[in-house]
Amino acid sequence: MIERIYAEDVTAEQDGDEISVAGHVHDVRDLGGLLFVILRDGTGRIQLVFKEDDDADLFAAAEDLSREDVIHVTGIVQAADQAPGGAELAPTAMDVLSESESPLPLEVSKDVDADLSTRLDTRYMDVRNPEVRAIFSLRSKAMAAMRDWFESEQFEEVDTPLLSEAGAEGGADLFPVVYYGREAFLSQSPQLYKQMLVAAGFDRLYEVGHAFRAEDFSTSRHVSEIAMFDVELGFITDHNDVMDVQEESLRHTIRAVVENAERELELLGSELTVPEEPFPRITFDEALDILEEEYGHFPEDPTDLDTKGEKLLGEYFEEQGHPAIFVVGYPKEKFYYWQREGDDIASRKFDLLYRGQELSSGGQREHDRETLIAAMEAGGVDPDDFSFYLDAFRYGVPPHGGYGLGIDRLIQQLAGLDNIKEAILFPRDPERLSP
Ligand code: ATP
Ligand code: AMO
Repeated sequence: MIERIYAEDVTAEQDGDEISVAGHVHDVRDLGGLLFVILRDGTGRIQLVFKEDDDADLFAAAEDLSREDVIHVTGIVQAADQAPGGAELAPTAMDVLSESESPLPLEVSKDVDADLSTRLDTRYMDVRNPEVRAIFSLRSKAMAAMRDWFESEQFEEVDTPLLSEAGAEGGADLFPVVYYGREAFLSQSPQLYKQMLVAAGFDRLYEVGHAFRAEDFSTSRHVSEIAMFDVELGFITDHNDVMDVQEESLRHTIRAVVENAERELELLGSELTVPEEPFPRITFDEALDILEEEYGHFPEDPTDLDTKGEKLLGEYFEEQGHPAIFVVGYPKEKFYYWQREGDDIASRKFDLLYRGQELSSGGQREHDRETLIAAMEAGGVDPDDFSFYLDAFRYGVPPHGGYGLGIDRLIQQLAGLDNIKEAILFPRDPERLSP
């Protein structure tokens, strides 16, 4: 590896030390005999000060630099109050590793107001912008924290296939693919596999994967390819056990981001607080009552919350200090959710709303094969298409439940982004299949 330290690790305390840094040339300012080069890496920027009097050859090489050239520089750290970060570098050697063409296809500056579509077209330039790069540093830190929580709680990571004969979620939003001359589909969710794995003896599992939804949308919170954090638990008492896991893991993740991604949150201007209080768990009917009584709002589909309803509920609870709530007991749910008579809620399905947006769905599953078949038939799903799944319920399945969390939506919320696509390096939507 090329020897280097990151810009964020250069401090005034290293005054007089020789160090090496590497990255892109962010800016060059020539003051005649004195040249300031701002070098940018994945963590920040450092100022390099070239003086003609110190080394004329090195100075001449620096004068030839263009924005976005890639350089490796060795030099002496100098504490400097006026320099960003309190330290700058007096270079003693420089390698130009790669030269950039100009003009640039996109300026690397937060002051440039390019629209999102243009930015996504040249994502390799856009992500050089420190404010954009911060989103993905935050994402990496959040996902590391999430995995840590599950590993420390004895969950095991699994992998399930993305190509299948049948969709998990039903409906028309499947992407068909040609599979050796047969029709197959991209996975909408690992749902059926998670449940089969509980039948197989995995009590506590998680999967970090992708799911594909051929929804025809144009919202700021939907994409066609989703990163999903899926969880499934065996031997639960009821859906509350699943909500406990969702709540604790999310709290841990937000706490880790607040503690370890301070620089990123500041760059993004995102103010995050750790939701220490228990997340309120309200029933679907209570949610409708709040919407009606407080806002006179009636969702168009009385069996689901609409975007506006979710937002209003978010505001209502955020004002009371609760950024995250569970809404439990949605009527008319998918066949795999527990929806037996005798409960005082229509189903044991919940959504987690965070800052007024759905982040995850989950619940207790139906594990009785006959009830499951009846629910499929009632929902217009042909059980014969799902024999690979239903067979797993013949030979003993513990009571179980789980959830799927949309990772992209989580990052959108943590980073305070207007559009979910900003949280994804190479997003997919009905218009975008490249880059
Ligand atoms: P999922 O589909 O996984 O449940 P979701 O956030 O899309 O996630 P839904 O229950 O489908 O959740 O939808 C919640 C609300 O989001 C809907 O009531 C609707 O207002 C809005 N919504 C969902 N899909 C679309 C869409 N394709 N276009 C516009 N709004 C949508
Ligand atoms: P659901 O379909 O609600 O549930 O999806 C779970 C979560 O995934 C995210 N999500 C999306 N994000 C962006 N764009 C989309 N088009 C999109 N669709 C879904 C949301 C949503 O809450 N099998 C169940 C989960 C379970 O019960 O375990 C499922 O997939 O954040």
